[in-house]
Amino acid sequence: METLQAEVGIVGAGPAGLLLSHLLHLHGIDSVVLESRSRQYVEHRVRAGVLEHGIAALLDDAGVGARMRREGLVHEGIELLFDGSRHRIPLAELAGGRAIVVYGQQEVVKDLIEARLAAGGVVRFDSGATAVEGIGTERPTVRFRGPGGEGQLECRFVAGCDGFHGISRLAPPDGALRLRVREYPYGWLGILAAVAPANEELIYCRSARGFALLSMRSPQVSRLYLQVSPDEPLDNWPEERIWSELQARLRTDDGWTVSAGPLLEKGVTAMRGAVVEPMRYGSLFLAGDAAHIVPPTGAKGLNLAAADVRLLAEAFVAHFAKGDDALLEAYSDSCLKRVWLAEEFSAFMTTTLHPLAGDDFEAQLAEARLRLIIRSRAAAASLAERYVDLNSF
Ligand code: FAS
Ligand code: PHB
Repeated sequence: METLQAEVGIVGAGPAGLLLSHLLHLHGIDSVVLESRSRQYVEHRVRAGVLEHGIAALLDDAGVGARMRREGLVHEGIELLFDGSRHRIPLAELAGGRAIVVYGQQEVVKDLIEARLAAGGVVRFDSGATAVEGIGTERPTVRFRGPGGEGQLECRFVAGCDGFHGISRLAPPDGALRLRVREYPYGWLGILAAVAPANEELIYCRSARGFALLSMRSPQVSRLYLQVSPDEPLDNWPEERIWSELQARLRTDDGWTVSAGPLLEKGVTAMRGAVVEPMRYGSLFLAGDAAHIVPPTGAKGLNLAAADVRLLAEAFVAHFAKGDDALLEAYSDSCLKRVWLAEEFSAFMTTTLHPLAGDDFEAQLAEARLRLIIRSRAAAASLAERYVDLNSF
């Protein structure tokens, strides 16, 4: 059996695991990343697309932001579409000049993998962790199965960055961690299409037919989403139906709508809020989706993951460089304050923008909230601040 050693063993090569490994490397702390899928798979998995101001700055400071700055799209506003009209929220103007960067999650992952491998970092693809043991001790072990067979990774700390369906958060004894979950009664059908975005900025739409979102990945590639039922079969949605429904929802009274184009990818995602507490058990630290899930309406998932590992890296550095464990002790509480803020913002965006059949009172409340946002500068500023930089609160 192969035995690997590292100061920090990281399970999962998503944005959380890779960014943590890179940040630790910048401070001379070695880590090994175990990833169950292939490099090809993780580099082409379409997910989030919006980076907060502070997270884009984190990638810059960590020396992995060059391509993001070259190819990413800086947006100083978003739009809300309801009652047949579009309303621009000037994010930068309302949030002290801070803006978002539209840059695909898989591009961030590609940049981080390239940086890790260029620095001689160890990222083991096709090597799924099968067990996380000894987390009540100072010498935990991660067992894995790779192309060469069984292996074990011995380390001082384990960072569980393996997503919501990973094994890390299940490693502590029953009852040690508490999971709070909110299932939202709808899902998103997301598409990637080879067509120029019909608008320069993102458009969030609440229509009587359901929610819709116009986003993009580049001046040639659009990313669009439709509210559907949580377990909607993809076969129910041939290309023509997707475009006719998008054009029915993303439409203004003066006739503006989105243009159709060839689909590159489509998928359905359930909408859930979930938080694990605490985000630590002994030598195991959870980060990103392994510890919390937010519905994507607030564009917080990727940003929360990056903010978790920014703090976790700082805490590991203090431990290894100075033997100071104060940040490690405070890690879970510090993260959870921010995580619940993001859950609240994501719930606000989700319930305000997704009509629920048969709940007319809620519909009136949601539309009143939208009218307040476009009429009250304070309400718009509150949304803008949380949208562009919640993880800096
Ligand atoms: P990730 O899930 O990205 O990474 C975890 C990694 O661990 C994966 O590569 C997985 O293969 C690996 N892994 C799992 N088990 C393992 C094991 N036993 N051993 C080794 N490796 C293991 N957010 C948005 O803002 N907008 C979106 O449109 C959006 N779409 C999403 C669609 C989906 C289907 C999902 C699940 C999430 C989406 N999100 C979206 C949220 C998303 O961006 C996440 O918040 C982000 O990927 C979190 O990053 P990580 O915590 O690194 O987890
Ligand atoms: C995306 O571009 O994928 C995206 C943008 C904003 C969201 C969710 C997803 O709220």
